[in-house]
Amino acid sequence: MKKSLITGVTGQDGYYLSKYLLSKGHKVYGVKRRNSLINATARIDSLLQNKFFIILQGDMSDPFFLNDVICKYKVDYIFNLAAMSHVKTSFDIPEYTTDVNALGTLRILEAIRINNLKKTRFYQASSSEIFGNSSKKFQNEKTEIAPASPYAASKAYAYWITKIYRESYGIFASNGILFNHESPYRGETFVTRKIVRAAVQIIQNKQKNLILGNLDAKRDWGHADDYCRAMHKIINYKTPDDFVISSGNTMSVRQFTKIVFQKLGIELLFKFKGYKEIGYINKVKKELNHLSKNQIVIKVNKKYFRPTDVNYLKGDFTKANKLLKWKPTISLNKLIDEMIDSELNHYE
Ligand code: NAP
Ligand code: G4F
Repeated sequence: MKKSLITGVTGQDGYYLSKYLLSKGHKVYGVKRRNSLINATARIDSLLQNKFFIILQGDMSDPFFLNDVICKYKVDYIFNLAAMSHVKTSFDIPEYTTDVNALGTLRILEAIRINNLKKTRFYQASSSEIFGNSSKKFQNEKTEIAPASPYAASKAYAYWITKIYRESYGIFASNGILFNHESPYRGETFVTRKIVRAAVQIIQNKQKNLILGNLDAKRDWGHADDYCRAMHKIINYKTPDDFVISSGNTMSVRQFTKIVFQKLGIELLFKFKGYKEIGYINKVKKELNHLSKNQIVIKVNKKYFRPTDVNYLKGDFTKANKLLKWKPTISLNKLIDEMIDSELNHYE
């Protein structure tokens, strides 16, 4: 039986990856940090009955804990998904972000090295944010690394240290450079989930409007389920390497918002620019009689802007397709439908 250790097991990807590995017959050790609320495991509660799913309490900031579990369980695979993963928050807590995301990765690699674990394979959750504001139409494994936030800088360090330990010590250590991936399990403060959640509340007359930041930013959004399958392929590839995982499409936050509202029966129009921009109702289906033409439902507030933002991301996953035979299977359209359905069911 293969043994896997997942840090960040309570997160969005932690859920999808655990489910996938358990379905493949792995024994999964998941690292969960201490939380004052009992519902911190909400995403993975459905998996906790599985006797091959074992939760360990620990923290990325503690090298003794990391060394201890890595030495004790001598797993076949380590998936390092734990991170302070919110880009805007990283401007508020840059040192903590660096400690968890950058030094946390180093601590795991050092534990593998010190314990001389020749058979342990390591996967690092790298991010398209490391490309910053690239001038390339598509970003791939050869694109310059130019981080534009404390989060991206911490992920760039983790990317490089993973490569360095691979090249210096022969550790099987790979980076999955993943572009944005979403699902009904996405954290509520990331923009896709925030939009879907608010749109559903607006049609249910529980919220008046949705306040956003940079509507011009473009992202390459895919489904987390597809991307967690890619993690498994990357760690199982014959040699350690770095791979871009993306959908190959891009869309602005404004366009994403329009689609979500359209699917719920509201046609939106936008006017004015910058902080003054608003989104208002042009047409609304008659069942939604608490809403009317010209009503403002989208506002912009500067508190949701970052000191620097990444304005455009569009990934080229040719290498993953060629070497790993990976490609996305769930379209953005289906992803949005799934997110909307889940939100509607949740509120019912
Ligand atoms: P997420 O939902 O924010 O999950 C992050 C996980 O890390 C959570 O389990 C969180 O625990 C845990 N964590 C945070 N600080 C920790 C600490 N000090 N010690 C131990 N665990 C800690 O993120 P995600 O979307 O699943 O992303 C997974 C990984 O991929 C992250 O490293 C992220 O940076 C990276 N990534 C994500 C995307 C994306 O679009 N989703 C794209 C590229 C890369 P709590 O549940 O207690 O908060
Ligand atoms: O959903 P976001 O917060 O995701 P972001 O910053 O792209 O980061 C996510 O994807 C990265 C991969 O590229 C991961 F590494 C990272 O861990 C995380 O999962 O924001 C997307 C875009 C940004 O340009 C942001 O400025 O949406 C813009 N935006 C506009 N209004 C907003 C909002 N973002 C958030 N979170 N909230 C808003 O109200």
